[in-house]
Amino acid sequence: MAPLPLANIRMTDQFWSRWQRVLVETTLPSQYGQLVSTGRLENFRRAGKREQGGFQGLYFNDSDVYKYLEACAYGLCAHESTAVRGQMNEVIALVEAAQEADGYINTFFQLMHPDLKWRNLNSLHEMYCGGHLIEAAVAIYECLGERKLLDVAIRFADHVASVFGPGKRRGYCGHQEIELALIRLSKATGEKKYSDLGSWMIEERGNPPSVFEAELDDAPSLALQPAARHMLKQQGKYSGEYAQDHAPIRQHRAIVGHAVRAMYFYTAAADLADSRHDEPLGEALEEIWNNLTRKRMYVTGGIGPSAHNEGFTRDFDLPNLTAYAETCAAVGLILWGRTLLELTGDSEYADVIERALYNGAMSGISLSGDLYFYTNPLESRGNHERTPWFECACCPPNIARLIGSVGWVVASGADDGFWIHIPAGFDADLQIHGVPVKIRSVSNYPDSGKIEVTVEVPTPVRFNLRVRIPHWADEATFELVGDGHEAEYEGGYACFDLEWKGSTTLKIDLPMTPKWVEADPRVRDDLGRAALVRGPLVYACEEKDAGFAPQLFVVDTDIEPEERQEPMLEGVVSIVASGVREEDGSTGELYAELGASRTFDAQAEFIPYYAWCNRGPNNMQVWMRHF
Ligand code: FUB
Ligand code: ZN
Repeated sequence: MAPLPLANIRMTDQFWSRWQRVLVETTLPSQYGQLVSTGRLENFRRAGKREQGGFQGLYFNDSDVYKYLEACAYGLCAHESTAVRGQMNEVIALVEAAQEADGYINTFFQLMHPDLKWRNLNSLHEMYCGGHLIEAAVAIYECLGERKLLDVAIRFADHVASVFGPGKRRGYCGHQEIELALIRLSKATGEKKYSDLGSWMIEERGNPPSVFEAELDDAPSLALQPAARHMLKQQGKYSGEYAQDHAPIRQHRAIVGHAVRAMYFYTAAADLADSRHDEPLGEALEEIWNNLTRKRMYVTGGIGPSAHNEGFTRDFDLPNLTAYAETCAAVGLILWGRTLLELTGDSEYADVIERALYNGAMSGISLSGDLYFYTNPLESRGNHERTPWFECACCPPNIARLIGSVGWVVASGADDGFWIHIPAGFDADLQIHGVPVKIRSVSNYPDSGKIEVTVEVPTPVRFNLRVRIPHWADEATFELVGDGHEAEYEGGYACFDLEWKGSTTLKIDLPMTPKWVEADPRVRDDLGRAALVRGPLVYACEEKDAGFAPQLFVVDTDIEPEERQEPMLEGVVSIVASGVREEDGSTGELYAELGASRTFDAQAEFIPYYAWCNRGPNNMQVWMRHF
């Protein structure tokens, strides 16, 4: 199974076509504006002129520029825009000019500390930034056919390979990213040496002596990011957990450390396991994945509960109010899930991808497309707000690149057919056994579970069309119109392995009724609480809709929630639940005898979690008290 080129899968449903239009019309132009006003582009301009000093912002700000470029490639693939293309080309020219003759590029070091290059791999992100450069370059080359940035990326990768690798210096980045990028570069160029270098970095990590531990004695480079010492040492001793450097990857079992680093690392490793048919590595990854998704993931697909390490803590520790659940981590989970899905063909991975995509990742961007969440808590007391940018702005361009490339998680091509992982609306073109095949999915997902998939072929061709049965769809039905062919079921997919002729339509019905779900009791923060879900969407209750703080509401789960047919907030389906609400201050005392406070029968309206906080900050809750 492999992703289709994005030009061959165009999103057509209301949800994603709107988001991709917003991406090109609003998100990318406003991000470009932020790159200008925060000095990120000025850093490149100055480095290109071989100036010294005056770097603006955080030391890894180059990475935001690269992720923006990557998102431009995907956005332009969906919708041409001369404005976005012009800005993208201007930025590419700045990057190209900033690169040094030997291939090195990192404007922080070039402007401020040319003598400290490659000396603090654990926290100064040179390879992380370079990895994002490579990803942007590959995206632009593959989506738009332009190779200027690819040449920059190749020179950079060759430079890295001249310094690090077997028989050279041992080293890898504190923030993983370059590994998956090198593997992507290999696929784009056909040059195995890049994936070999990425694989070597993956396998070297965690083997003693740690590269990072030795760096803790390099005072001049450590002085640039002194906080690193605290993250890398526990009780005075080096601990690699923060950067997944605690043990060689094949010995990893539980998910630990910084969430985004972990996601990018395991994404690369899964790709490696796939391309090398490396079963032991695949099994280790499956175990880590299971620990993450069965014990350490929010119902929204958000991951990494702790602000302290921007990452993981312990099993079932999933606080709602203080959830960190960084937008980038949810994006990373989707990336890792996709590689494992491609490796195994098991729908469980797509279930998680879908959960993170429609909830914990898309909550990271406002419906207007120009305001963001960095953290995605499942409860708010009215102090959580969307903002246009951040000093550490990793999340905005990350969600932008996800929106542009969503076709990659919706469906995949394969030698023997076509996979639909998420029944969104799309038009896809591909060749199967040399025959041009058109697959059109007409869908209003995630609002509706009624989907029609039409397959058109000019000449009869046999192949397997596989459609995932979502974990939440108890009564899914599939009907090939005018044909008695029954589906076979494999790995959580309904499979139609037949000779396709002319035009054939498959009708899919995934009934979406609102349901209450409960968490494992070991998630202490959710005890006695229920969350409302409908299809792939998790719902949230905001004070804006309820008219009172949702923390006051106690849901009566015996009364069926009602869907509101009148769409609001860009067409979301809302749901009204019944219960009782308590009245603030009704006893007149801070503490009164139990039962003294007044309650009323009440109803509260819920909206999809991803859409919360689009009308200003206010009280919000996902996990509701219930009786
Ligand atoms: O360090 C680069 C990025 O900034 C990380 O991925 C995020 O967690 C944030 O710390
Ligand atoms: Zn982020």
